[in-house]
Amino acid sequence: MSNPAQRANKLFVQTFGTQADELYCAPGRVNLIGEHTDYNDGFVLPAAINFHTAIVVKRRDDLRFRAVSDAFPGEIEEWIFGEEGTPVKNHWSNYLKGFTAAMATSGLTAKGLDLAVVSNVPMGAGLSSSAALEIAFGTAVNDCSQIQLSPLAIAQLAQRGENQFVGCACGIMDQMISALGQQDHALLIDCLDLDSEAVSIPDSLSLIIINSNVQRGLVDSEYNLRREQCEQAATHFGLESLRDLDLASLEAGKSELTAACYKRAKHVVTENRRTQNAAWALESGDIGKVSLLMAQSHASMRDDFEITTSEIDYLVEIISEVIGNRGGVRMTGGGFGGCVVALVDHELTDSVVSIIEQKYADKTGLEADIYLCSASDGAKRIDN
Ligand code: GAF
Repeated sequence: MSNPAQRANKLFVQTFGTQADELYCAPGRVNLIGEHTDYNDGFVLPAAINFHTAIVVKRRDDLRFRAVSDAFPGEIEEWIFGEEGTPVKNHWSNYLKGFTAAMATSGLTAKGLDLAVVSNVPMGAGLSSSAALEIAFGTAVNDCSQIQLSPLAIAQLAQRGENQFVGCACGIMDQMISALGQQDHALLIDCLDLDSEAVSIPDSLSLIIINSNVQRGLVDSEYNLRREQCEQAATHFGLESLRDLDLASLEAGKSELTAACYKRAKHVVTENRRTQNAAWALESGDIGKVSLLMAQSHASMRDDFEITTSEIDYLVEIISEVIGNRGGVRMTGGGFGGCVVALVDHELTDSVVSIIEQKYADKTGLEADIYLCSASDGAKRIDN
């Protein structure tokens, strides 16, 4: 009974005393490159991963939602569509209520649902467990009420819910990749016009995610601060966003910016270039180039965006020594802890695992979790 769908069905019966009708799943994500570029209208290159949130539902004839999650046993959350109230700080149901609130403010309506949630996306690890929850729920609501929103529109509503109800100023990357991911592919997303292009991940590469298990502190406040600093830099140059800034103009205006704003802008401007180049390199199988670009991305997050930690830097350092230019490695996600992603030649997988086992705990006192992943499809209804 370890699969989330089976567990969600069981939880539903235990909670509501009847069988659920439908099952929906949405994946977590790993970002290969393009960090903190989404809310700057830039480029990102994430992949959906084979860790999922499953939601089983039964339609109701009224506007009431009743939700239960196996991560928070014994609590049944209830609300009426359009009457979500105010969020309770850090409560899991905020992500669901944020979605229905965003629908209501967009002039949409949906019928109520009874639902049970089970996920195997590691929570608080920077692999977007919250986007997987929002998108699984949004897909269920859309399908059960036959609203016919596109996956992109579901992602936009989920982001709006997170921005306006949950209070996190996140970009669109996590919701988009959870809704639109493609098996064996990453997506190059242009966050300005929300166009996306599938980029195949070569068969020769393993996708390894290493959870540093560093407790992520101050994530929300530091995230929002980075976003403000980027916006200040864009405003200084009279731009809507850093998307339109080039490195020469940034260097020319350096002395007029605070040191922090200059460094944040430098990361974003250079990361946008790296992300587009990495997509082309991956598509053409140029792993040496991917390796270099991921290394540069990590250094930029460490030195300019200042969102890595010493434990994460150490993981990247020891993995880099093992893989050389036969793969890439960098921190992934919002930062201040969380995970490292490595994209490496299959033959090197065992060496990566063993170097982590040999060195990481000794150096940091923490045990890393290692997930051998594959790129998977985005959210969908599954026969229940
Ligand atoms: C978090 C956010 F939710 C994303 O929108 C993105 O900004 C990411 O951090 C950093 O690239 O996952």
